[in-house]
Amino acid sequence: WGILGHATVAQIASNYLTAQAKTYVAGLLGPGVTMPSISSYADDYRYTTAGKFSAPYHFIDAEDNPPSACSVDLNRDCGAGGCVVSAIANYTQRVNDGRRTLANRKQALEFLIHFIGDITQPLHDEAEALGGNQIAVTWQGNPTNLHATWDTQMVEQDAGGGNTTAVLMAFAAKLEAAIDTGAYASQKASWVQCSNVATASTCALQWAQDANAYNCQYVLKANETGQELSGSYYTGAKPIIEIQIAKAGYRLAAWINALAAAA
Ligand code: DCM
Ligand code: DCM
Ligand code: DCM
Ligand code: ZN
Ligand code: ZN
Repeated sequence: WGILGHATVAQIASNYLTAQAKTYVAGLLGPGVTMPSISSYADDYRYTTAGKFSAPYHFIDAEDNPPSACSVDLNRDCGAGGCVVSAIANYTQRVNDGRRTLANRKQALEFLIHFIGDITQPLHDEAEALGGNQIAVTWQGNPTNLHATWDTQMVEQDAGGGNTTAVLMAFAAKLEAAIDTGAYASQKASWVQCSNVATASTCALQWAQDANAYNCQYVLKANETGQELSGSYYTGAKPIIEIQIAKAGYRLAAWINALAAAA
């Protein structure tokens, strides 16, 4: 996801934290640092020399065969340099490792806040055309690629245009209402069924498989190359974007609640 997507995930999560988890987050991030404000640090960091190692942690290149067959296999798809599944497992362990420095544990929490967002973006769980980066499309007449429309353009369009704080707060509030009493109320429990921080790799793999399935159902179903996506493609994508961002936020809260309880 882009900046707005990650900030929305973090904002939703911050509203489902236990009191214990709020204290835990404040203790690691530092006073006055909100989860949305640091939710995209990992994207800046991966382009730095020091942070280059973390570039593969944002995705898993599932070598499946969409749209006819979708699957994620950890042995097949998580490269030697790591992937989003192994990164979530690694930083889940590190964030509560008392032998590490506070700065190191803080970075682990920042990474989790970001990667538990990225793993719900279907194209972050897909190798095809570099996760859709090599599929040239247009958005409102402007050349872009399929991956970027899922990360950014369609999210901003859905939220109401742009990525201001007001847009972010309204988008998060709308998805929270759906979680609390709306379309997601009856299924949200299934989103957090895997919430044992001691089995992080198993849970993260399930999350990757859940998102990857959308590539066969919708994301890569037609040949999108050269298509204008702001019309009917966007209409079909919108409910997927909304459920995946809501899911990430709700899951992130459950994960941090569990981490705080285990710390
Ligand atoms: N760090 C990061 N991104 C940055 C700067 C630092 O991920 N832009 C990481 C590297 C360190 C940790 O944060 O592990 C703590 O950084 P600091 O020493 O600046 O508190
Ligand atoms: N930081 C981090 N991980 C990142 C980015 C930054 O741990 N991905 C840390 C480094 C500093 C603090 O956050 O300790 C503030 O960073 P900045 O001043 O770059 O916002
Ligand atoms: N990305 C991905 N899968 C890949 C390569 C990249 O999901 N195999 C993601 C990471 C960024 C976006 O695509 O969200 C653009 O990546 P980059 O800036 O590395 O081109
Ligand atoms: Zn992306
Ligand atoms: Zn990312």
